[in-house]
Amino acid sequence: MSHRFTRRDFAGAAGTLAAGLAIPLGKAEAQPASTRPAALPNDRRFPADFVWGTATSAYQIEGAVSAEGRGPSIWDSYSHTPNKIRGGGNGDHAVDHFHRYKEDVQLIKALGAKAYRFSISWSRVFPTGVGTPNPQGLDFYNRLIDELLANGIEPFATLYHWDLPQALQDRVGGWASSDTSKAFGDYAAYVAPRITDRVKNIFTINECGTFVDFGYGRGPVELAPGLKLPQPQLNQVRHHVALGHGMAVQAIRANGRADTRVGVAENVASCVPAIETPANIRAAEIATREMNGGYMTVILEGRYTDAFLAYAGKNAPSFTAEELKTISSPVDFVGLNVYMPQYYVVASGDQHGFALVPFPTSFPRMDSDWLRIGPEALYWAPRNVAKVWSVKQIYISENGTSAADRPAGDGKIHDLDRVMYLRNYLTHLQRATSEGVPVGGYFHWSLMDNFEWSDGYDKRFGLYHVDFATQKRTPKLSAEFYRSLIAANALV
Ligand code: PNW
Repeated sequence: MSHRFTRRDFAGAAGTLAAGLAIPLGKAEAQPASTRPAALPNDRRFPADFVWGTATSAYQIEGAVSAEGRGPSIWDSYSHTPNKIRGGGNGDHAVDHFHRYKEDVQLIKALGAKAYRFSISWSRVFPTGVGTPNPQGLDFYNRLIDELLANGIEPFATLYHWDLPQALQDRVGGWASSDTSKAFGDYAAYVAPRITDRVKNIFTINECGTFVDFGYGRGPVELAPGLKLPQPQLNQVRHHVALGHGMAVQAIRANGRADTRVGVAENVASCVPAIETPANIRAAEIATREMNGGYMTVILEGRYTDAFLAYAGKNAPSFTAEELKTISSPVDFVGLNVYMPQYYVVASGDQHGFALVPFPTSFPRMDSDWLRIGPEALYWAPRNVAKVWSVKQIYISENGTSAADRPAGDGKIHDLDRVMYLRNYLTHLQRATSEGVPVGGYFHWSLMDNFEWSDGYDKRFGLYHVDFATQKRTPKLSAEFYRSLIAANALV
């Protein structure tokens, strides 16, 4: 999906860039002082009711893979396949959160965070994905939810963070079949009445775009189940995942408490105007709709765009009008996982109305190869989603970075690079909220270092350092930064 449009050659884009630069640079400085925005102390504040949180997912932290009747997921099989995981790690023990959840809730509390986003393991609840539920399956999450609430932390639950029950992969090919979409709806229907007395916000699926393209397609990294399906099947998988989301929304509405709020958590393709001219800003809005055609657009509009269908051609998914209606069941909020600018966009006179500027090889990155540094993505992603689809409530459901995080001689982890990343990204989030973009909260990925999928234990995303041999948690400098920021409810 990410490369549906041929990259325009840079010459075309350069014309626009040059035109932009023709604005006389001296002009801004020549403005009389009175026309400049006043430097109010509020300039750095976030809205009073802003929800600060952290995020994790089940397989990445829990361990205890055989406890209390849990069935295997595709991540158990995949991580135990030789040469799939850097360093040969797996989630058998992960960071032992299953047994240490009380200690971990105290870590969240120590940050002053008001919310915590975790995921529920489908195969703990339905060991084979369907059929008879495992009565003990939800007990762990009920204990966790109660512990969070007892500590004044609001639980936000995700129903699917990539750990599909292995039995569904074996029996029907996982998301290649709409049986999986239906099974996901049934799982949601079982969970909803059992948690929504206490959990008021539910994310259905985490990052459709990432696990489909990287798990069933040809992403730059590989995720479970590690398939490389041909394009028509890949598009069908995409459609079944979107359908699963819609079925879960309907199941939660039908079976959960009436005050339950439901949404997605999508790794939206963030489209940033290369230079903020009105024409490029408009182009970035058009690009937002087209470059998210497989999920966000169909979920929020109930249709695949003409460009999406034209590009897919004979590889387009087969679908019914009824399915599109299910997929676009109204959501209460949209969660955006934003790590980087996916595309820098300029205006174009062609039929698409936008062009993508190629990244130079020297574009800066954090400790993960894919993680490009572009703090302005945290302004443009929510701003464009709010504008294009008139979304009224947005959460940044993930943002954060990997860093090397080696304990120094004093035993401390001076992760200045993560602090730099966060300060810059959050500056742009503050710009968004101060302009009225309806972002209600922010969940830092992640609370603590954990099993980073194909990167195993090699890439650390936590605010807390975890010594994977002893399971000792140690706050990094970034935890202190985040604590200060939450306390001030402002950039620090
Ligand atoms: C997200 N990319 O994954 C996931 O939701 C988390 O589980 C994960 O640990 C976190 O971000 C950090 O990786 C992504 O290549 C994985 O663009 C890869 C990409 C984006 C997000």
